[in-house]
Amino acid sequence: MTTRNDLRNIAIVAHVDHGKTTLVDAMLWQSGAFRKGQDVADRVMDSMDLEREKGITILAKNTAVNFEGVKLNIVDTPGHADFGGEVERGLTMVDGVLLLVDASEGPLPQTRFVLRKALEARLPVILVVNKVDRPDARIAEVIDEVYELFLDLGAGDEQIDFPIVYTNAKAGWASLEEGVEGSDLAPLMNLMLEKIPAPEYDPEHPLQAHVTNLDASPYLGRLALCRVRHGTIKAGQQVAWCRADGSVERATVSELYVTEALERVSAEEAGPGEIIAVAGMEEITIGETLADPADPRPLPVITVDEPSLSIVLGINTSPLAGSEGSKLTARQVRDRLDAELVGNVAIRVEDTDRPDAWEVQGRGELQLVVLIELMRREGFELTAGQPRVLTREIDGKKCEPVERLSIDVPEEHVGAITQLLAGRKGRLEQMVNHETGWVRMEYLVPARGLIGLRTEFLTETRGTGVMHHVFEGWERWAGDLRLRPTGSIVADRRGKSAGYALIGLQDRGVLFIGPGEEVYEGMIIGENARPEDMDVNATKEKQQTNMRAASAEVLERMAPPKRLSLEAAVEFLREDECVEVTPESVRLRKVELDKLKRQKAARQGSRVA
Ligand SMILES: Nc1nc2c(ncn2[C@@H]2O[C@H](COP(=O)(O)OP(=O)(O)OP(=O)(O)O)[C@@H](O)[C@H]2O)c(=O)[nH]1
Ligand SMILES: [Mg+2]
Repeated sequence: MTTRNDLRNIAIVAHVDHGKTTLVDAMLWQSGAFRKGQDVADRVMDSMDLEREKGITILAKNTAVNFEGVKLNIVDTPGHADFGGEVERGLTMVDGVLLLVDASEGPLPQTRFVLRKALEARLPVILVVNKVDRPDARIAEVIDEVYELFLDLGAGDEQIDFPIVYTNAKAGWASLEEGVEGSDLAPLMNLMLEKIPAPEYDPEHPLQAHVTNLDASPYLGRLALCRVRHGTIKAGQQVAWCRADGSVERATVSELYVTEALERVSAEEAGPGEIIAVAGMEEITIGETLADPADPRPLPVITVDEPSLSIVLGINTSPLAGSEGSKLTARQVRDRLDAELVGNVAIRVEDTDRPDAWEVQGRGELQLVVLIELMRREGFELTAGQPRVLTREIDGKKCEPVERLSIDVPEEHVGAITQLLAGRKGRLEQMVNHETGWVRMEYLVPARGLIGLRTEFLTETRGTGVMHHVFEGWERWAGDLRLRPTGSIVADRRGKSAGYALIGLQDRGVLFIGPGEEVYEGMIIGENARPEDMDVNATKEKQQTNMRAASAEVLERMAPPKRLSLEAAVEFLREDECVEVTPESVRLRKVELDKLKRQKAARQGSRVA
């Protein structure tokens, strides 16, 4: 084996918000990627609209910086648990990882997940303790917790022997000594050159380039992001395209790119260890191999963890369908889902018993909500059902996904949280009092029990609590759970909502709409404080002679409606409810709109039960 000492491939992994993208920013600035005074957005790698809005990374992306004549390809990965598939894929490109841990929060569930994946892939780790500037930093403790985590995950001796570096990513410095402020990132960069192995290859081995991610360009169509394992790939050359189904086709590399800072630049050729983008194969997918036509040897297909949650997505079937969006047909929805499947190995799509609805499976609510959000921005109208966990038969027993949930709350809320989780069949695994008035609790909870939990959790902790969860494993089905104690307020006819009617309803619960909005029979317009559903006429006007006085009076007495975001709406749903999503609106509704049919079904249901 020979090594390429002019190259390093590294992924940055961490729990959400621990500072990965900020650290990449600092590396880019210090490597001279931007001009002084140039107007560059913060967290420049978070380039998708939704990423900027939500302030999180959704897609793994790579960038390259030069340091002392060595090119470092850096893969920035998302820290949110729902996008774990992106991390797993990112790890197939690299030879080592920076494990970032927030100096105050310490390792959290997603730290565990990404570290487990890195250890499984036998990648060496550099521990980066970030945000050491935080006034509540507890560096020594956090490092102990990281050692414990390594032990817990069964790491080998050479893996546990990781180097540690202390950083303030925001200010752009790193230091090898705790408590000593640095002046730039050079200590970290040097550590990477020293500790992350240079790519290895066999000079005799025929070409192998592994497709680890996809991208699209408006001019070139699909781009395959590959890691070259052995050999050299040249622009314009013929390659053997080893496809996922086992077939081998001839194809031409029409364009070849390497990354420099944030740009893709054309290259004549790329050698072993390099991360490249290749155009010319419109149907190429993740896990396939570009190989030597004279001796094609496919690399193993990339696998990622199984999905654990699903949502049924279909065309918009509400009476208002077609009035706000431009993409309405089953064909369009199906094509869009197919397109998503190509680039997103963590998502699956199954047929349902209806021709215009599909079961979309993924890692979590947010991942699925992000897909729906992207689709609505592209002009789609959709119906989205209640998120459901996927079950599995293991040894003849029905099993369900269980999540590891970690919670930080002020002491006084511990009682309320204990109760909340008991109702959701959570099992307390560990409780640590940090002596700062805050307590950390770790639970194992059926994934079902987490649906809608966030809202209640924030209410119980008056918005102060923090919770995170990550997939842990499969366990026996835990039996029935009742999650939402409230019912729905449902409109019983079509029309425009009237202030007079809404005022009468305000005492019954919380309303989701204001006056003058389109409603229809079966649309959910609010949350009933009592457990049962309530059908109401939301369009009723007061008999009035003096209309102007009436409306002024009405407006004064109206509490503003509670507008649910797409995420909150999806969390709110009961089994017999769904969300109507259009580019302009998110409306909740009953699956069965007809009031009489619903009442009949409810009567039959209660007789059976
Ligand atoms: N005080 C302090 N804040 C930091 C530091 N590094 C990052 N932050 C802040 O932490 C927040 C999250 O930073 P990001 O870089 O988006 O974190 P991330 O790990 O990329 O997050 P995801 O990609 O969503 O998982 C931002 O508000 C940063 O400004 C640091 O060293 N010190
Ligand atoms: Mg990020």
